[in-house]
Amino acid sequence: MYENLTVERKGAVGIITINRPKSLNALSRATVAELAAAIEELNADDAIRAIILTGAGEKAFVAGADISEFNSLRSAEEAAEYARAGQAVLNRIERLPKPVIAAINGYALGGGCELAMACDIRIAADTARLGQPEINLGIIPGYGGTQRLTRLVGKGMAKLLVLSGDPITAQEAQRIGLVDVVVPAAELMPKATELAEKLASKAPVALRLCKQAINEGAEGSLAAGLDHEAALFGVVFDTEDRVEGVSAFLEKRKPAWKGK
Ligand code: CO8
Repeated sequence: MYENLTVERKGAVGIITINRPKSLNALSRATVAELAAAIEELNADDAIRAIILTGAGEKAFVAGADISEFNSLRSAEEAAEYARAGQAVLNRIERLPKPVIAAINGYALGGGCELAMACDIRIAADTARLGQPEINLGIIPGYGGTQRLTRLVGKGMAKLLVLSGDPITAQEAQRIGLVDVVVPAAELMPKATELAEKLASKAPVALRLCKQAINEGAEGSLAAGLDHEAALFGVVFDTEDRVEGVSAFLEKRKPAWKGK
């Protein structure tokens, strides 16, 4: 099956754990390919409604792309292709119909921070450290770090992190909006699982359209985003779950979602 990660299922929650602790879960090419396959596997599984992405061990979420592979890149074109291939997997996570939560259990550096930023919600252990240290290797972020970080924390803070290469604490990451929730390390997976289960209990079509509306709206003008939201509101209005959700409220009972 997979050599660089594990996939678990707990009820409606799928958990992908990047598992290369000797390299602090660095993303080798093979790991990125397996991550893409694992995401598709869970996305295709109708029983799974939310996904958690985390790293094995207590030290690292993902300490970056695998630096040991960098010198085997033979040309600028090959390097750009390497970046594009990783970006494609992160884009897929960002646009996946199901919500993906990053449970940041330790270092999330370079490609690791970029991977976390492609997820919908970031929960970090209070022991985690995040950053974009590529500058210290004489390179720049290549898996979306200059773009998603700017959108999350603004230009000035993105430049501070990317140009200095300095990592920040989970608490500082939360303060600037890079991380959404910080919990004591021992509570990370229980908290991430609790949140994933909550999302998994929502009407799936509405959940997917909320994610889509926020993602697409964040890319363009307010007017275009509002237009799109109204169109998606029309789509969700036509679902059986809309009838069920409203009826359940009025009848003071729990809704039973059909996912359509
Ligand atoms: N790649 C490969 N191996 C790694 C990586 C990595 N990113 N990070 C750590 N390791 C390995 C170490 O080499 C070491 O291996 P070994 O035991 O065989 O010597 C092992 O993991 C443990 O690491 P350390 O001994 O260094 O542990 P420390 O506790 O002393 O330090 C740090 C932990 C601070 C996390 C340190 O390991 C570190 O600085 N790691 C590198 C972090 C980094 O620079 N990440 C960014 C990489 S570049 C990137 O992600 C770009 C993504 C986009 C690429 C686009 C295509 C070109």
